[in-house]
Amino acid sequence: MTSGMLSTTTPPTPTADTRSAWFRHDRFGLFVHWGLYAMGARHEWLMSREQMTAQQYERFAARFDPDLFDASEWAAAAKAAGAQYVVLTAKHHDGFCLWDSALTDYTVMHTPFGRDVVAAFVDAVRAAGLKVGLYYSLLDWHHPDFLIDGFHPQRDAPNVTELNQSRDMARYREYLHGQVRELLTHYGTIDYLFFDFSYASGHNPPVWGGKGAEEWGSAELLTMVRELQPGILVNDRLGVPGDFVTPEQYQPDRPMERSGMQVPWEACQTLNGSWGYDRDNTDYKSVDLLVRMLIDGVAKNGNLLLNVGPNGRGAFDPNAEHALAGIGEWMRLHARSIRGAGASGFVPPSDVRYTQRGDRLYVHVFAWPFGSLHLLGLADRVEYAQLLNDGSEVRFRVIDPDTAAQNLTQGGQPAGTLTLELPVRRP
Ligand code: JFZ
Repeated sequence: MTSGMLSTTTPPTPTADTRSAWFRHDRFGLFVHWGLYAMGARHEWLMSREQMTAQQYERFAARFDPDLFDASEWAAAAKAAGAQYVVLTAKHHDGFCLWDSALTDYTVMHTPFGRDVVAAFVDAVRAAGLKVGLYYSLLDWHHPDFLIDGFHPQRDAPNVTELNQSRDMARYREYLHGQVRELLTHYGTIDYLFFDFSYASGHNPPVWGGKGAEEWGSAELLTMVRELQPGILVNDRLGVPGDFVTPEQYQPDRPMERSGMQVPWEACQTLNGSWGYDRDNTDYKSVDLLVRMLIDGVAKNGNLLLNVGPNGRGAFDPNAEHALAGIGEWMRLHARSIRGAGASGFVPPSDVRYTQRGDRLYVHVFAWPFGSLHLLGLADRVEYAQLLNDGSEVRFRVIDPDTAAQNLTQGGQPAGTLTLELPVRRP
């Protein structure tokens, strides 16, 4: 990677919003999917996939006792990876609560473990100097008032109509709002909230009994959230616009927009295709690919929220540890091309991403060429170039405009091209 001195500045940020300034600056966060499904160890949707009743699934709660859980180790791992914020699933679709909720007994407090995980998490992440995020599932497959729908474990029950007659979404909505109030009242400042998710009519593919803003009472909920935590950032899965958009397991090909305006966005990505701990899945993304995903997002003014699913004892899988440590090693040398950086107005050659921070342009070379790299439109714009990893000078020359014009007609490089003379071996 090289950096040059440019006579231009970074293009305008997506929004002038000061609330999201830290988020757009930090660029990289760690997502933690942890709950009873970690004990099933075969994907966080197992309750739905295997159509388990609440009673069947409760066997995990009865045995939840993660002896290796240490939130300060999680925070340290996030920090060492170069992440600046951490987001924990306070409640996932299975409805199990990782905090001491007064509104249900289906919490960590009523397991052999008996400790408030959210409290430990918030304290540890805060103490590590990182921003604190919580994930809250709008779906709840355990709550007796949540109307059975096409995602619900009981979706194929022969008496589903009858079962739904005793269920009342208005009561569930009150529970949902009450729980969010707890989370935003009892744990100090919460910087970030990830609601998941809406699938009302219009959802693709369609899901019967789908739910969205109306069922969640999203407008009211959002008003309460902002009252309780004025600085908080909220994602876009409530069915009403939020502070940032969340493409899932997909990298957009340009800065994202809503109504013609650039918006802060964050891609969430798994290490191995599963969010929850998945014991038999060892198909992990390489460190190289993960680093590219991070760079790719920043090059388009976006963030990366990279997920880890701790196991039933509260520990990270060795494969996950390896991935996070590898990203951390890269970040130790290259963080300045990520933090405080964003899209550049210059257009990179193929297999290259540009990130820009102020007048510094960072040239991320995904496919290392033999010897030289031609950068269009950068002639006259660069004073000095160096490898970022070791500070070594990279020599360059400007292709003579006349020659270039001549070359152009012969299929050569257009005028204004700068040629970086790269080391043969990729650093
Ligand atoms: C959801 C969850 O179902 C999943 O278990 C995980 O927590 C993930 C981060 O979020 O999955 C979704 C939610 C929304 C979309 C896709 C997957 N969506 O809007 O495309």
